[in-house]
Amino acid sequence: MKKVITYGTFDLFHEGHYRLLKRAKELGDYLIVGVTTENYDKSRGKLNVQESLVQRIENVKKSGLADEIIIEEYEGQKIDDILKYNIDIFAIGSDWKGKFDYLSEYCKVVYLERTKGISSTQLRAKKNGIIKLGIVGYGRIANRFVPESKFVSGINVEGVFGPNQNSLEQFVQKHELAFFTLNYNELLDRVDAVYIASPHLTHYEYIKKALIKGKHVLCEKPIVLSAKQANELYKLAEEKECVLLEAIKTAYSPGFLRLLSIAKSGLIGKIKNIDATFTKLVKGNIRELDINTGGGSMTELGSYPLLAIIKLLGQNIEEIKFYSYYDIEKKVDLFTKVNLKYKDAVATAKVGLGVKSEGDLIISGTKGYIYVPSPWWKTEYFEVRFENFSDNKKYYYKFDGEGLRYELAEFVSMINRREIQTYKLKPSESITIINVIEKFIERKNVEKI
Ligand code: C2G
Repeated sequence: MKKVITYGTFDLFHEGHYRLLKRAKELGDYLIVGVTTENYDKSRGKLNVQESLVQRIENVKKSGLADEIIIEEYEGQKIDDILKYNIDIFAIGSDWKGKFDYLSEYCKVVYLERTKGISSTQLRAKKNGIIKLGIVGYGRIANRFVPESKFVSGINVEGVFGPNQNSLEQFVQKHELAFFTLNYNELLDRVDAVYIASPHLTHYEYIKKALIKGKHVLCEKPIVLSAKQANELYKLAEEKECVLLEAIKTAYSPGFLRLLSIAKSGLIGKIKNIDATFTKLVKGNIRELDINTGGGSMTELGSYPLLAIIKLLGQNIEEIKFYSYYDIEKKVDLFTKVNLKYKDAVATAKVGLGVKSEGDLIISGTKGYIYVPSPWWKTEYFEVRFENFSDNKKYYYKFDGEGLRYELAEFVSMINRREIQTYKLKPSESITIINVIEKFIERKNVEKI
């Protein structure tokens, strides 16, 4: 008897799951299905699982394809199961290609083609069906986004839109998507929501068109480069009862959220100063260094340090002063230092595409300070430090993968909760960040160094 085993979360059981189980079963005579526990999903960084373990087991049972169902609770269990149950074939979807090759020491490993696109007919009837997502753009960030989306339950990336057919074809093939299109309206008609990862200056039109059609929007930062446009778009989102969320990943990550709570809890006293730095050296003829596509250190990187400052000190900035080192030919800032003055505190944000510095975050208070080492924007670890260092405390939180899963998980849960705003990044906070960036673009209070 040929025994086959496969594993999965099987949340919101859909056609993709069914087809996977069917083909796995056809590989042998007896199919064992491992269903992940909540804890195991948590430890492997899977977010937003909506159904309980009992319900998910029930989903698999109802398919009528499993001869036996087991639960998967720990890393490394697959090896134990294969040995324990005398397994001949381990089968899993092709989105895991290569990841389970290590099991070939114990049995045959088969990657079955993932089902592209999710037919929604039977899913729509459920309370929270799978949200169909379309991607705008096929650059580096879009390429990182698709694998991250597999760690968020309840959403499926269906297709991609962009201006270049070759790039679209490659993207669809690489990420096993259902379709690509050169027509934005077609993308919008085929999905419930979009993730916009195209160059900055194209965001406004794409967001507006999507919202007008009643589609939810997750848009890369900076969402737009003008506070007026941002205002208009957030208002439109409200009118259309759609989510419009700016994808500043840090804002949604568990470590950063905890950092904010601790900083504001009074543990370090009153916050008087913040220093936040983010530099990333880049070279060549790339978008980041092209003024015509909205490039430069402030537009590319400013959102991160400004997020930390605005979250901690608020939106009532009294004075702003920029110091910038420019590439004379390209006219972009290779480094900018921003001094922000509040009524009773000050802050500095430093960003650089052509100057390197330590990417840390320091929050100084009247009783102590918080030190977040680089890369603080992927907040995993920080220390609360005092004069008497025996009082110091260290905090550690997991930051999984590229961290894009956190913004996506928030986006999905907002859509499902039917709430168009989140405290993690309010529209007014997003607008305040853009306001600062816009002042820089307009060269208000900018001194060259
Ligand atoms: N699947 C598929 N087509 C889809 C969606 C999922 O073929 N459109 C497959 C997956 O590749 C996987 C199975 O269905 O083989 C279950 O998917 P999930 O419930 O998303 O579970 P997953 O996170 O892939 O768990 O130990 C757990 C396993 O490593 C995989």
